[in-house]
Amino acid sequence: MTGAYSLAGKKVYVAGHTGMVGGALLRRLAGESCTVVTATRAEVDLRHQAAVFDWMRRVRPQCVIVAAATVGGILANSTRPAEFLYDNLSIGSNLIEAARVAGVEKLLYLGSTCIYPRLAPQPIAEESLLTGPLEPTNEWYGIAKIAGLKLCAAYRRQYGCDFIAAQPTNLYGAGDNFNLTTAHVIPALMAKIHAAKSSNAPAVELWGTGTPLREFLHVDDLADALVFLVTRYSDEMHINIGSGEEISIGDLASTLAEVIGFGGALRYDRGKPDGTPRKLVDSTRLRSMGWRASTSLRDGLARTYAWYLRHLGVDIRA
Ligand code: GFB
Repeated sequence: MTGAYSLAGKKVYVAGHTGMVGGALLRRLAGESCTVVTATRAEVDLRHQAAVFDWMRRVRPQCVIVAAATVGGILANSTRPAEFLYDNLSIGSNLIEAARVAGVEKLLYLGSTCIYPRLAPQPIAEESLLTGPLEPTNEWYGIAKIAGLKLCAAYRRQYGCDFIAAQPTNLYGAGDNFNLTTAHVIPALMAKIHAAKSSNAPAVELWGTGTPLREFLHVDDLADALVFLVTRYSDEMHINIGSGEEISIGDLASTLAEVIGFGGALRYDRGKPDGTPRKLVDSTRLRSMGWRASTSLRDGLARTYAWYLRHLGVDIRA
């Protein structure tokens, strides 16, 4: 179901504005005639219910976008299960209930493709949710995200709240996390390949077998899709956001080596996990509404590398 919602003159709270998605949302929302409000973790720790309720009651945003989450790549997900589950359950439930109490008109919650079964039929339709077991390396994060999107659906049913949920595919872009122990694959390989090139190292080590397939979406395309959904979508069904561009991890590494200008070898550490074999979302619903991604993977990687070079050595989250 579509539902027109105008951002004009509205106060929009972007939760998680220091993250990659939140940063892209601030850039995208600068082009809308709304006022964006944010809060640092020191002002409001989103895991603390009283702090969230108090802030929401005082600031009274009309629209809330939940881009805040404890996130990380395959290693962080599999080694810090308690944080990924507890933090994300708390962030989602605190913000959603506080938004209801404060009378928020529109809320958008961000899920993740790890909500879907490990062996879901590809491309993964929204209806695949809860039809099979999750991928073990990220089931903790997946369960918290499923709870968040079910909260949106439940609040719509019981209270009539206009809360919606979006499922982005794997993301990358400016503002990503390049810390090798917590990063997703694109920033991790970018940092490793850049370091290898700079030190004339003969090879770069990748995790797993290089055979898993992933779909990647540039974060600026995601931010555009989120604004599109906030202003046009109103339904209980969560909605996939993908680029449709799928690549193996091995081919991704080769493309990155070309973009960065690294001529050395790519080696595989098979002791590290592969994760889900394939993760391509079916974005038919969103496309049929008239939205599609505009950044090709190669262009997006080149732009992200240019950003990385500009920020190298600088703590962008400070
Ligand atoms: O991006 P990534 O960490 O997470 O890993 P997932 C994707 C693939 O890249 C896996 C391989 O097959 C990794 O083994 N890979 C190769 C590497 N080299 C590296 C490396 O140096 N670093 C990393 N990180 N990977 C995530 C979930 O799953 O998907 C999150 O863990 C989130 O919760 C995200 O949902 C969207 O794509 O496997």
